[in-house]
Amino acid sequence: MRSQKAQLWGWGLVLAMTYGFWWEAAGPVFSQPEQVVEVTIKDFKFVTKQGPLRLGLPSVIKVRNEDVERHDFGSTMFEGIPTQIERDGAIVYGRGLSGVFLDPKRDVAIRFNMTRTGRHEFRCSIHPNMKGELLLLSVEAV
Ligand SMILES: [Cu+2]
Repeated sequence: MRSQKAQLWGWGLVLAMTYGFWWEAAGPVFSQPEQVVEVTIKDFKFVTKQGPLRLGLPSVIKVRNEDVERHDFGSTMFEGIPTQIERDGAIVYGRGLSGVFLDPKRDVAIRFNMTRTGRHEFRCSIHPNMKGELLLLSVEAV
């Protein structure tokens, strides 16, 4: 009887691990709410709209270029972390993204899990005086 109990525990563990794994893998796809940050590029300026962000939740930065010039959204905040870039109906997965170029009137969505809090600068490499920043604060409860 003792061994049967141990076996049950074993199965429980396997189930928990499998469930945990799938939950993690499917997390961004399933209905977990995304934290949205909107960045609009207009008149050679970054305009940021964001609310409080929570640590460890899927986040998305939506960047739109309203100008008639090409711009770049570059930042060190994605260094070493997995990111997913959605543009023109295609999704690109990667790690260690350093920036995205945006043609006039285009937009892009950058998805990642917020793991590092603080002030994160971003800039346009084409126009070095274009700068902005994002505040990734951890909010314990909403
Ligand atoms: Cu620019």
